[in-house]
Amino acid sequence: MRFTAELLVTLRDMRLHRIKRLVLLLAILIIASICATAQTGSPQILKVEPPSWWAGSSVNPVRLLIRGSNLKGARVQVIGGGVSVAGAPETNERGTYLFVDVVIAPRANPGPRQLRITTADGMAPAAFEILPPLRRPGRFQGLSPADVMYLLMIDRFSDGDSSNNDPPQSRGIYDRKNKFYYHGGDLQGVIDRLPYLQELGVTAVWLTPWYDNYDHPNQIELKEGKPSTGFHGYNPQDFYAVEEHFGTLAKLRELVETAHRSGIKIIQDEVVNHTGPYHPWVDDPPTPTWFNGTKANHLKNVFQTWVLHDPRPVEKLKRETMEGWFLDFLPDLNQNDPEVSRYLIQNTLWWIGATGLDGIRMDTWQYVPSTFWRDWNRALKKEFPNFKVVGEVKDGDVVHTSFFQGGKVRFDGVDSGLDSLLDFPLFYPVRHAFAEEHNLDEVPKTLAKDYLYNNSEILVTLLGGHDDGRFMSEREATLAGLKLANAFVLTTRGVPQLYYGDEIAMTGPDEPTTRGDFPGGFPGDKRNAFSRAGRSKDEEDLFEYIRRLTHLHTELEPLKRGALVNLYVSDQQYAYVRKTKNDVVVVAINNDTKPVMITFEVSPAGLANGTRLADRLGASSDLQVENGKLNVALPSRSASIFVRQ
Ligand SMILES: [Ca+2]
Ligand SMILES: [Ca+2]
Ligand SMILES: [Ca+2]
Repeated sequence: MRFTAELLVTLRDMRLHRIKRLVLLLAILIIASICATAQTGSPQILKVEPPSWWAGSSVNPVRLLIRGSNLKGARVQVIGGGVSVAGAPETNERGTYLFVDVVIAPRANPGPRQLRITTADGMAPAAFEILPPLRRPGRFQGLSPADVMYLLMIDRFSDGDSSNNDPPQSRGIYDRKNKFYYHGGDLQGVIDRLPYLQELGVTAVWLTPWYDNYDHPNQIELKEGKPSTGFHGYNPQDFYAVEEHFGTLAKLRELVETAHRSGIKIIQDEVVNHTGPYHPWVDDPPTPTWFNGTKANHLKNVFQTWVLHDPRPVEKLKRETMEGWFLDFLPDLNQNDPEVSRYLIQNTLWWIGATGLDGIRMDTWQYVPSTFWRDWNRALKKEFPNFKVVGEVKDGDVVHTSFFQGGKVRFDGVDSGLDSLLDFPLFYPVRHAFAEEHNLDEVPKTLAKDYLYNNSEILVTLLGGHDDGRFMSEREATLAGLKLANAFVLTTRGVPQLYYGDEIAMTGPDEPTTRGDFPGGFPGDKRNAFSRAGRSKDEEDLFEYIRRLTHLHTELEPLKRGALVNLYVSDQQYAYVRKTKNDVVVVAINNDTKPVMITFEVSPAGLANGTRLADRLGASSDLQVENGKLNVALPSRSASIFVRQ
């Protein structure tokens, strides 16, 4: 309309004959009215979610969310066999979304289908695809304490394809000198480094989110006063697309396939609590209750997380914590809206089914209603029984974190179904003891609270992650301390998780310096720390130490599945046994800066007198059980892993 008005003004200013002016005016008005009819009349399609599904799924019908315009009163027809529409589609008030149930026949042939969306004013086609039936062997494997997981940030690990560094659709947010912009790392880079991860002894890779994030500088989230980007992946603008800086869905499938062939599982990082600030839903939600609040009028998350496990909470605080917008700008999805719940459940199943991945690390778990989690987990396990989910509940209190683990109905009457949690209550004492020279006994004192968990064996133990400063940037951190922390994490109960670059002692005191580029992963890097030749002597020494630990973890059954029993605890010494029916491993750690001799009874380990033990880490000499005891001489800041000789 503005264009037409401007044309009329131009016309008035032109020195034309009155009749000519009148004819021209008439022509412009006719064209404008045709354009207006086209704009308000025939249906237009922008997006179909999910874009594909597989036959034989436990979800059938699949509910499609179609975004576009002029969709009021639309009928939907599927061209091609094996797929039909069930019931009448529903539209939102503005006619910008269509909810359609499609039924997929059990033997529907894989391949493309066409959706025909028809109203009284016209027809628009849209693509949909039937995927091949799921191949299950070696896929959807889940996680277990037998794994060694490695967390990496896709953008900062390895750039395997420079052609996607500054893509046309999002030109100008790639800048390796700007710590808040994209640096070029991608899925091809991860594929290229699988041999490195294998060498390190990794069996599962957790990648930060690969959802498509905003294509331009983010003017809402300012960092150090300047626009930032979604290089970290946590601000999705599209839940069904791979970020173009990282690759494509085909590349993601290739990564999963190649990783599986290398004996490595793939763990997806998912977000369902919120969207990015630029998701198209924010200005035009599919239902009136799609979000908790609107851009103009919403609560702000006050992070009073303690009220979430309070049987008698202040309701206002609880609402602000559950429904408040994260950092005041991340739109909070309302999972109590059945359409939102269904969308998110299908989205999770789609990523797994469409790629073959093995597990999920779920972001911001505690800010989402447990009733939704119950339904989400049920749907997930129905389709993928071996699958495992790790929830992020960032809190140092076992009372708090354990409340969120599933397998047990809590006072709210709900079993969330959550398998595992990131073990932050153990992370902090591990850091304090090994990086800040606090007492080591803080570690077993925390493990003593394990009875509060429904299952502590599956918790994910860690000494670093992408939201915290790196271990080596703690004030008192040393390489010796970092080795001990790794020795502990890789021998205690749980699923050990490493953080990329910690194996070569990378530094970075805060977020985002903790998300630095892995040296050698990027074109023009001065050295390549992925190779032995590119590592300094200290780095190589640390890498080898961790490699030895991961391989012992894989080799020694007790370190994977053995019961954990404490044998000796003092301020700076800690010894424990990991015990299976047929085997034992005794671990002894001295966190003190001087050597020490410790003596402890080994009856809990079931070791008979005369049993000879050898230290697989080579720190201590061979031992023999005498009078039901072990006398262990531990060098300063050392760890020993004793096995039967
Ligand atoms: Ca790249
Ligand atoms: Ca993008
Ligand atoms: Ca929420």
